[in-house]
Amino acid sequence: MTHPLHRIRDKVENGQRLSFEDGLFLEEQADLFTLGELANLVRERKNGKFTYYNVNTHLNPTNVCVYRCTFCAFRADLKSPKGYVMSDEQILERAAEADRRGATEMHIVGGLHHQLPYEWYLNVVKLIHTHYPRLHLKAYTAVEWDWFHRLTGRPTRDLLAEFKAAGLGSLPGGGAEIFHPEVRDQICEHKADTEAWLRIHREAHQLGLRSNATMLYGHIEKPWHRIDHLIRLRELQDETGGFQTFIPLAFHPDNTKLAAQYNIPRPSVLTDLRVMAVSRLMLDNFPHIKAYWVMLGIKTAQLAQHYGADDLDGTVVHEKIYHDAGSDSPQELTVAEIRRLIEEAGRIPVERDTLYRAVKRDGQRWEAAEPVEAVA
Ligand code: V47
Ligand code: SF4
Repeated sequence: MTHPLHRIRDKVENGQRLSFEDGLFLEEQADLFTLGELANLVRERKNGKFTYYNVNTHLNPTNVCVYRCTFCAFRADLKSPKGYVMSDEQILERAAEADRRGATEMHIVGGLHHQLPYEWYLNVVKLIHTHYPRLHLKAYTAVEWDWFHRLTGRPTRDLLAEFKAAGLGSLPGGGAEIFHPEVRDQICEHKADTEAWLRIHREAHQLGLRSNATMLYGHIEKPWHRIDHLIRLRELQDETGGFQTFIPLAFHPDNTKLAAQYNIPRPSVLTDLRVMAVSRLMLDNFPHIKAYWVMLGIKTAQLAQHYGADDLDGTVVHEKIYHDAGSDSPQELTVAEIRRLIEEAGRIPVERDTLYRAVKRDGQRWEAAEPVEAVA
């Protein structure tokens, strides 16, 4: 009988889809070198030797949140001294700073505030888009869209359309956590469930908005929950083709209830690389896999470029979610630093915009035209 790994290798080399059982075998039994080799084969088939990055900035307009996800160190109670809500002036100042730095994207996510109305979240997008129309606004996770539905009673499809008209550019991939209810119900019981998360991304794709997807790993989930998660994403991508990038997110335990409850350490670099490689191999219909350097740390993000990843995220600046949960990554990387660490990893850096068009710069001016494949 053929060894499972030989069978899987044949499938990968011939561009055939891996099954749930194949994925589980890779998670549980494959050696890391073979995993890296196979993931790299797919990575180079799709993206050559290129590693993409962008010039972006994060905005978390409020950290006050009605939910209590047990893995979250970012949220604050309504009356907590840690809680904040940014004013229009503060938001505009951040957008002005992003513009001055030549950012092409603003990544906007935050808490679901007990008292702020729907119009407040809409205003964040309107305000920035009116003053800085060139900044691509990648805003609000499916959990937030579901919250807006709870606030207004309106269908999420209408809300997405209203935001799109106001300047929304795409959706980030957060809020996916682990889709299987056995885990999801224990770590984020009340927020948007799996069906809602997938439906909202489907609706966004049908409206012509691209989106990303994530998976939070390294806590109480088992390898089969991760494979189940990846297959649910692969099925939706078969249907819509609207996902751009998948980002595996390693659990950061500091200051979280989940870690206190189960005494969970941060996943090892071996787990980080294994999850990255298995994600690349299972998500055969996702164009990009991101090694988010803020979450992985710079060294693992570099290594991950040989375990399936082809993207690093961007300059970031003002990140709170991971730094509140113990990340010791820097707050910001300069473009020169990002390019150097990509080159050091033996890859060729390509600046992209949010929609994966190669960016050309001339001093303060920038232009994004061709899709990255044309450059690659
Ligand atoms: O949804 C929260 C996760 C997500 C912790 O779309 C945690 O390009 C680990 O989705 N340990 C938000 N993870 C971040 C996110 C993201 C990041 C970068 C790029 C993109 C993109 C999306 O962070 C949350 C949750 O899954 N998270 N707390 C924690 N302690
Ligand atoms: Fe709120 Fe998001 Fe934190 Fe959950 S992960 S508690 S929804 S801010």
